[in-house]
Amino acid sequence: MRRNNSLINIPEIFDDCNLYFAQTKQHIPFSIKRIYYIIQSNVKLPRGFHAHKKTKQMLFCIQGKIKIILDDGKTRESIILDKPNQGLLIDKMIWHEMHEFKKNTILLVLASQKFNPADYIRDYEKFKNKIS
Ligand code: T46
Repeated sequence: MRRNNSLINIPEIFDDCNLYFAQTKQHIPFSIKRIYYIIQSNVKLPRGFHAHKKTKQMLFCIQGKIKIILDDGKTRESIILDKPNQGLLIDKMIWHEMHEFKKNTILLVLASQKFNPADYIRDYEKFKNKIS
């Protein structure tokens, strides 16, 4: 994979709870402009199927399990996210799909840009053309 996608481990503190934290620079290589989270996703319906022109994101599966497909136009890889201390960095211009949501999964996303529908490429052929 050509771009900067990787699994990043964040600190976990086991006290009378399990506490996890992530900070910019050290764990998150961009300034966070937006957060969103997905809960109660239909376990039968995959999501995503797009790339972002500018937005970089860090995905945390803080509960449950999900399979993420990453595609840079040349290679595809599949990553399981199921650990609350692991964040998946998704660079801009990476086609991503989310599959096999386990029931009660909570996906927390930190994003480098505010929401802008024009930042999405939702057509795979257009994505391939832009990347080549
Ligand atoms: C992504 C993956 C991981 C907003 O109005 N504001 C927002 O910040 C977001 C994220 C979405 N929306 C609206 C846009 C659509 O009308 O919420 C609706 C559902 O969004 P979408 O179909 O893009 O959802 P997913 O789960 O396919 O993708 C989401 C993010 O949109 C996307 O950026 O990378 O999660």
